[in-house]
Amino acid sequence: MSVEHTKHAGAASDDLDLRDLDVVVVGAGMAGLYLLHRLRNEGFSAKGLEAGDDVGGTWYWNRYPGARCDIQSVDYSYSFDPSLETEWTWSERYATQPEILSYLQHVADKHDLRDDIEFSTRVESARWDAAANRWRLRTDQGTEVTCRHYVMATGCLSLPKSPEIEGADQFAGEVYFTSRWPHEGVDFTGKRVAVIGTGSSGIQSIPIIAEQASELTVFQRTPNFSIPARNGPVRQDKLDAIAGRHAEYREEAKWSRGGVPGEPPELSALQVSEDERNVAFEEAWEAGELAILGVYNDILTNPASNELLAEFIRNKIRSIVDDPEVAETLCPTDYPFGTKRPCLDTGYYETFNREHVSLVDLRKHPITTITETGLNTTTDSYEFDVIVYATGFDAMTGAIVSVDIEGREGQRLADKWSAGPKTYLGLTTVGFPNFYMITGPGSPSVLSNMAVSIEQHVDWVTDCLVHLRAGGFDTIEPTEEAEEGWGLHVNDCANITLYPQANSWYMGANVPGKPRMFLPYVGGVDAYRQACSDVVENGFMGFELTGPGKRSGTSGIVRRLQPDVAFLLDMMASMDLPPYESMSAVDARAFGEAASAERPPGPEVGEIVDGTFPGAAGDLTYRLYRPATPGPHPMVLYFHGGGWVLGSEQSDDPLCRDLCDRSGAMIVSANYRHAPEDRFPAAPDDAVAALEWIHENAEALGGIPGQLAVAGWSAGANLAAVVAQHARDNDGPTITGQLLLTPVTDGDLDTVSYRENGEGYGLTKPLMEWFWDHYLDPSDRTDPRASPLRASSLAGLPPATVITAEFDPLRDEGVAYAKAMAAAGVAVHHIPARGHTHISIPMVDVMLSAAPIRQEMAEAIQSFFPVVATV
Ligand code: NA7
Repeated sequence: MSVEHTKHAGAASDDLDLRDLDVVVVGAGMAGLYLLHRLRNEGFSAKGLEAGDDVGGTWYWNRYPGARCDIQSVDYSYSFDPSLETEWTWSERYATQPEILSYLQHVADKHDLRDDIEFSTRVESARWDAAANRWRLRTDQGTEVTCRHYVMATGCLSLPKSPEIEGADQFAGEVYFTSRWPHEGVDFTGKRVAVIGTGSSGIQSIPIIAEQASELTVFQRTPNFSIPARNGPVRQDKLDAIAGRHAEYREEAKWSRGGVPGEPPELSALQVSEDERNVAFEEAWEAGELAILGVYNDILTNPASNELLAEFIRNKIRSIVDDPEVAETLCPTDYPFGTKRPCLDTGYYETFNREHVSLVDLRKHPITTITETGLNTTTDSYEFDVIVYATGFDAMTGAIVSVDIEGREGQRLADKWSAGPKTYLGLTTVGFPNFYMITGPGSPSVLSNMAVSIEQHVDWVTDCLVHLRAGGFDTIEPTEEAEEGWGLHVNDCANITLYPQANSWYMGANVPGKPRMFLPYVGGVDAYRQACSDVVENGFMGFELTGPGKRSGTSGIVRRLQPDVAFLLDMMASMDLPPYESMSAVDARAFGEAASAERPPGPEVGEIVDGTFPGAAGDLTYRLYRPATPGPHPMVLYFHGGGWVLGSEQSDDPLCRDLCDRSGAMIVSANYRHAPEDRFPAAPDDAVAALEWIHENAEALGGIPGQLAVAGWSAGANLAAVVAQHARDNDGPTITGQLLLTPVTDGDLDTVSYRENGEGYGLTKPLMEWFWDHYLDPSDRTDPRASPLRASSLAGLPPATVITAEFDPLRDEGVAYAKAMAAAGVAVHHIPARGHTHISIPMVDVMLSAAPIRQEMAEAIQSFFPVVATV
C-alpha cells in the first residue's frame, strides 16, 4: 500500500486531494478522531469526512439541555495519549455535553486532526470497484473520493428516528429534536412545552426544561428505570483508584466486563438475605452509577433476581413522587430492569411533583395526531408553544445503511442486512472488502464504555491495515463461515440474558419494521477483546486476505462454545482439579458427590419419594419425582450418568427435577450396581429389573399403566438404550419412547469426536477408557448390552430422541446410533446441542444455554405419551 498523500497541517479543504487515499474515515466523533490520529502515525494517507461543521460526533449533535454521559468522564475518555490524563481535568463525575465536546475539540487541536477532516461533507454513496480494489465514495458536496479502505466511524446512536406520529408536520409552533438541538440553545421561558419520549434524552432534559417552561407536559409511552446520578466533583475514591497508576487503571478497563474497572460480582441476588440485599441495593442507588446493573451476578440473567432490584427501584419512584397515580405511571413493569438502557438523572422523578408539570400515559391515551396548535390523544386535546421530540435513534445500523453502500457484485449493504445486520466481530461484513465499522453491530459498543470499545476497534483496524501493507495484501474480507459463526455467538450470548425480553433499541424494536434481533455483543469487553486478538493470532482466522499472486488468512470460527460453557471450562481449567482417572473408584465417587453438593438444586417438584426396588441381585434404591399436577402421570424410568462407576439414583437430581417440572411426567431414577465392584452385565441386569418392577407397580407408584418411557444420560443413556432393546427382544414391557442424552453406544474410542474432543471439554478420552476398563473386559466391549450400536438389528425399537453435544467425545457414537435407528425404521428425533459438552446439558440453573435443550427434551418426553398435563 503506497502512501500517496500525507498532508498533515494547514491545508484548506479546497487544497485537499481526495483521490486515491489509503483510508477514508466517515465521522469525526470520538472514533473518527482517534482513528485519524493512528492512521497518520502509521503513515497512511487518510481523510475524515464529517457531516457536521466541527468535530465531536454525538457530542456535537446532542446539545439538548442536560445532555451528559452516563459513564463517568474519567472513564469515558481517551487512554491513547497519557498526557491527556493530567492536562485535562473533568469538572464533574458526569461531564456535560459542552465539556465533553471541548475535550474532543482539545484532542483534535492538540493532535492537529482538523486538517485531515472535510467538514460539512456527508457521504451519500460508496461503491466497491473490484477491478481497482478500491472504494469510490460520493459526497453531498459532489466530491468523488477513491480509497483503498473505507471505515464507518459513524456512531451507534447518530441517525435520529423519525417521530412516526401522524400530523407531525402540521404543528405551527417551535419543534425541536433532542438529537439535533440548535447550537444557539432554546429559551423555554413562559412557554407551554410538550416533551415526547422518556428515554435518556427525555429524562435528562425534562427537569431543565421544567425550570423554564410555564407548563410542561411529558408524553410517556414506556416508563424507564432511572437512578439519580448524584453528580458533583469526581469522587475521592475514584481519584484514588487512578492516582499514580493511570496506565494500569486503563489496562484494567480494557480487560473488564463493561470497560470500567471493577470486581465482577460473585453472588446471586438470591444467595443473600433480604436485609443484606437491601443494603447492597441501597448502596448502589446511592452510588449513582450504571454499575447498579452488576450489584449481583445474575441481575441480567435471572428474572427473580432482576425483579427484586426492579421492585426496589419502583419503591424509590413511589417514595419520591407525591401523587401515587403518577408514581405508578412512572414505574416500569413490562420489561426486566436493565434490558432497556437505564438512565441516570438529576431530579427527574422530583420534577413530577411540580405544579406545572404533568404526565400523560400514552399506553392508556395514545397520540392520535399532532395538530397545528398541539396534539390530540384518544381522550384529550392539548395546546403547546413548543414540541420537543426525544424519540431516539435508528440505533447501531441506521447511520451505516443510510449511506448507499454497494459491495462486491453490486450487493447493497441495506439489502444484505434487510433481515438484520450480519458482521464478523462487528467490524467487517462479507461481500464488502476493505470495509470496517467502528463499534458496529455484533461488538460490545453501547453495552460498554464506548471510549474503551472505540479505542480497541480503532487499534484493531489500524493494526490490520499495517499487517496488510507489510504483507503486500490489497484486500481483506471475512468468510461466510466466520460471519455466520460470529452471528450465532452474538445470539448465544444474548439468549442467556434477559435482554431479548424488552422492546428496546438494543433489539431494533423502537423502529417500525426493523428486524428484531439483539444488536450489540453482550459477552463483555474482555471476552470480545480476547476474541479479536485470537483471530489475529490464529493467522486472521475467518478472513481472506488477497494480494498480487497471494492469499492469506485461515478458515475457522473463533468462538464455537456456548458462552457459559466456555466460562465453566475456563474455570475448571484454572482450578487444576485432579482427573477422576487418577483416583480410586471410591475416591472418585466421594469427589463427585462433594462437587454435586455445591450445585443449585433445580426446581421444586410436586413430591419426591425415596424407596427401594428389587434389583437383579438384591434391593436397590430409587428416587421418584412426582409432578405438582394431579395424577396419575405417565412415567419415565431414568438411569443416571457416571460411566457405570460413579453416581446414584440421586446424582442427577437437578436434571430429574427439571425434566419432571418441564414435562409433567413422573421421573423414576433407579440405581444400579456399579463397577468395578459389580462389573458388566450387573448394570444392564439391574436396569432390566427396574423396568420390570416399574411396569408391574405403575399404578401403586401413581403412574399410568402402559405409559412408560426410558431415559438416561451418558452411561445411563446406554442402559436406557439397552433396556429398550431388551424389552423389544423379550416381548415387553412396552416402552413408548427413549430419551438418550449424550449416550454411550459403542466401545470404539477411535472416532473423530474422540480425536477432536478427547481433551479439554469435561469428559476426556482417558476418563472414558478408565470407565470402560472398570466396567468390563475388552472382549465384552462389542456385546450389544454394552455397545447397543452393535445390536444385530435396531428395527422395532420405540421412538427415540437422541441428544448429542458438539464438543463431546461421545458425539459421533450418539449420532451413529440415531442414524442407525432411523435407518432401521425407528422414529428418531436428533437434537445436536451446538456449543455444548458432555457435561453441560444436565447443569440446571448453571448452564443457562442448556435450558432450551432441556425444554426440547421435556417436549420429547411429552411426545412419547398420548396426553401429559403440564404444570
Ligand atoms: P431512546 O432511549 O430510544 O428513547 C426514546 C423515547 O421516545 C422512548 O421513551 C420511546 O418510547 C419514545 N418514543 C419513540 N417514538 C415515539 C412515538 N412515536 N410516540 C411516543 N413516544 C415515542 O432515545 P434517547 O435519545 O432518549 O436515548 C438514546 C440513548 O442515548 C440512551 O439509551 C443512552 O445510551 C444515550 P418507547 O420506549 O419506544 O416506547
